[in-house]
Amino acid sequence: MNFDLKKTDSKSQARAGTITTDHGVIETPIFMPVGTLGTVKGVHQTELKNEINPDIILGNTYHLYLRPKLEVLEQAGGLHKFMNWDRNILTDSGGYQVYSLSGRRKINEEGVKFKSHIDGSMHFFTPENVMEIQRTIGADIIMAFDECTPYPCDYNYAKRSMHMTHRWLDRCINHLEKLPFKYGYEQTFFPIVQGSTYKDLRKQSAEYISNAGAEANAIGGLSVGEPAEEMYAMTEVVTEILPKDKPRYLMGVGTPINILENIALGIDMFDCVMPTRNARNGMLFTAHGTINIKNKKWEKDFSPIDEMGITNVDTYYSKAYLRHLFVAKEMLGKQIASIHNLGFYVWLTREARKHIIAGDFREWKDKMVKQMDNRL
Ligand code: PRF
Repeated sequence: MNFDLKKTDSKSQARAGTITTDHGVIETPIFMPVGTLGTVKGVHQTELKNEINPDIILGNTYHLYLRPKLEVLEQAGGLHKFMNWDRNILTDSGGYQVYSLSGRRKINEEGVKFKSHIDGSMHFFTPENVMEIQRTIGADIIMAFDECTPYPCDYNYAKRSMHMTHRWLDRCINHLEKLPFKYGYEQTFFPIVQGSTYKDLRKQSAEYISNAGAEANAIGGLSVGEPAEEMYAMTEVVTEILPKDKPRYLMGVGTPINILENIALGIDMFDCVMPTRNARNGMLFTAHGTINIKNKKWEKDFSPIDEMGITNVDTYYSKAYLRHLFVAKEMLGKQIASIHNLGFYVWLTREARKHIIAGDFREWKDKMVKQMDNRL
């Protein structure tokens, strides 16, 4: 992987860069649509590529390991071939997904024992086998196995957990050295900063992670229920320490406003289920605020879904028609809303990049944050 930092904003920490991997170029800041099971929910590959047009999408180790299982992915020649996606893929390590299982998992120094949400079968993830699994899935970017602490989190637990995540990181790195790439292209490994909402722990973790000397770094444990101001404070502490010449990925964040504020603090990469999950509930994000398309208010509004939207559905269908689909529980409604929201998120980070390069990012960001806070 190569990272070329093209421009740093003079009035914020925002950066514009280019990541190059064997599956192509990723222009940062970037939003990565989530495709947990090898599908961005409700969106055809053609729409994903031609309309939303992201440089990279996400998959999840936990889900893909359980279904379709590794034998299938291996025989397919990896996830890219299995789903017929020739651009970049990143896989999360399962650290977060397993943590979300709360009652169904047990964490100890060796790893995490968990119960499958599908058939109740028992499984064990360790830093070592998660690296092996991610080699077999074959994403371009693979993540360290970490523990994402909940919010709020007792200081002593957060501290112990952070140190364990650091020891797990060393185990991931040691094991990866023994595992060759499987499919003829490189995989880049990202370690993850933890430390809950404690500044001293975040600093300690950012230092530890920086010293690991990986090609890029990630920040986990945020957007787990803490107030946005606390999230920003943690991002700020961490980005001050992480090396400037390497990409920084803030995991699982967030609302369009969270994304712009974190870009201003020096984050380059984002992913979140929000655009697709909220779309399935009828919530649309736009540059002028959010829309609940199920509201009676839209019943006879025959204007386009989003005049400024980048995807075909934005101007092809009206708000009234989309509302009708939701009220009638037609599956096309969820599909259209998902395409719209993903198009909006990808547009937003692309615009941010343009403004960083043009030199007026701060002014643009402040204006957008105000606008997007409306409920239409
Ligand atoms: N760790 C991992 N994946 C994640 C997170 C984390 O802390 C988060 C936290 N928002 C989202 N996805 N491995």
